[in-house]
Amino acid sequence: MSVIAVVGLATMGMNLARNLARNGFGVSIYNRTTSRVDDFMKQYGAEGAFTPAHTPQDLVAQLDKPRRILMMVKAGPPVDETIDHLAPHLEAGDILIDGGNSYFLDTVRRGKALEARGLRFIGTGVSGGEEGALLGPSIMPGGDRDAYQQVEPMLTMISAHVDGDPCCTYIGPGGAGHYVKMVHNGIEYADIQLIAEAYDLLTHALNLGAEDLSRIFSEWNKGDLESYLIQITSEVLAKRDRATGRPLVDVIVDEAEQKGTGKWASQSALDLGIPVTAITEAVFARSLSALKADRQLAARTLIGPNGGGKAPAPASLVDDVRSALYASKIVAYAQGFEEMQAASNENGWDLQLGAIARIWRGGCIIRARFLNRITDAYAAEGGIKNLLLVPYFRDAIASTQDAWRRVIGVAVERGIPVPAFSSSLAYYDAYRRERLPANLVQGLRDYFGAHTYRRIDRAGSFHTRWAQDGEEVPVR
Ligand code: NBP
Repeated sequence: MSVIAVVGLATMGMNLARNLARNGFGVSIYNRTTSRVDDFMKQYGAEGAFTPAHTPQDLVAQLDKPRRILMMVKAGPPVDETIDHLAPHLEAGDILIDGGNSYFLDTVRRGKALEARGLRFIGTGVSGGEEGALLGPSIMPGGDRDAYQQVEPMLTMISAHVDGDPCCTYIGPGGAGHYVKMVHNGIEYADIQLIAEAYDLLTHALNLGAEDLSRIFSEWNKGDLESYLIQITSEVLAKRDRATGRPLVDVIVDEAEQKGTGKWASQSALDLGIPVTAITEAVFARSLSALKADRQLAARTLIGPNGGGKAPAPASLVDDVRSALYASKIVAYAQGFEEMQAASNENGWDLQLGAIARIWRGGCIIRARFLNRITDAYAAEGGIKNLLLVPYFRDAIASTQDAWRRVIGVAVERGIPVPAFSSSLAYYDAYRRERLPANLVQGLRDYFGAHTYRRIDRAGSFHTRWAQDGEEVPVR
């Protein structure tokens, strides 16, 4: 008998099944295309206590009760189809876990539908890619809390560990786990975009090649920027293409793809009214990159700066870009945490943001030395309004902002697009302003649509008959 089943044996399921077995758990395995089950057994069967299943009936017969089934299938309709395939064979109290990148509202819907059938549902984010799944991912489980207790020992054991702490904790009810994974991925989009802008700027402003840049990123990985993404950037830039002898990155087509989590994070932020500019710019940057044919035409048609930025950029630009990257990264994370707080308030999830920062320190794609700072900030003080206001981050930006501004100046002067750097700085400058030009926005809205405005010196709402007699009238 097995204590858990893994259904879906592509990259993630296969490696999570191996991780579970390596930690001593008996694992049943099943996949829609059953040849994958046989292939798995041939390749990895000797690694642990695996039991292959070729039908859902076989699968449920092999499992201890309550049955625990971890589904690792493609997000979207395949999850519903897998549930429909398995659920008729399950009994009240059995537990289905969706470990894919499902949209959080789908998770809410599935949880309710399964509850009505007496089944328990956990929607969990799993981050770390192939290597994380095998050696220890960051795990963000949400949904039925009692059901989580039944799988907690397994999930915590297979997760990454940092300073002895597992990178797995119960996130909250309903779709909370998948929501937090979605924001994690959104931050990952922003992080990657910022790295890409740093690469682009240094390439074009200083005429550096991929291997020079690899060394720079490797150096940056020894300081505050130390992170998995900076480390792998250095490795990607160092790689030579066997076929051409050129840096591999130079022969990769410049069209970024996306699977949807960054877009969902942006859409949810728009619904909540939370400005996550870095994530959203990163999503748009991928969309713009995908317009390759349009860009090829525009490259021959549109004109860049006239003579601007012809003087060689100072070598100190490298250090300035590092500072700009760090400052922009702080903004991106602050925005992501704001989004999670707003979603928590909206949905009554009671998200523990400090615990979320803690489980992101290891295993996941955005793991970074920097996450320790966020964990420490939440441990030191509750009720953080915005990470930018925390003394460590406030001071970090104060000391890097001049470099940040210089970098954006260099980019603008040379016509090098840095949407995530510049929107992060614009957010910072807007957030720290007590008075923004929204007064004029309100005036205009009232002029053309009688939308009313409030005054700084009196309570109530007002409308001015701008184009008639010019009189101001109280509205309510
Ligand atoms: P994929 O997302 O590539 O999905 C492949 C799996 O889904 C196969 O087992 C396939 O079965 C199954 N499947 C499909 Br496609 N349609 C199905 C259907 N209608 N009914 C039943 N099964 C179906 O796998 P993955 O890359 O391992 O990712 C799994 C999940 O984890 C996804 O939600 C993904 O977004 C998420 N995730 C992936 C990563 C990563 O680095 N890859 C990281 C974190 C999270 P088949 O063999 O019969 O076609």
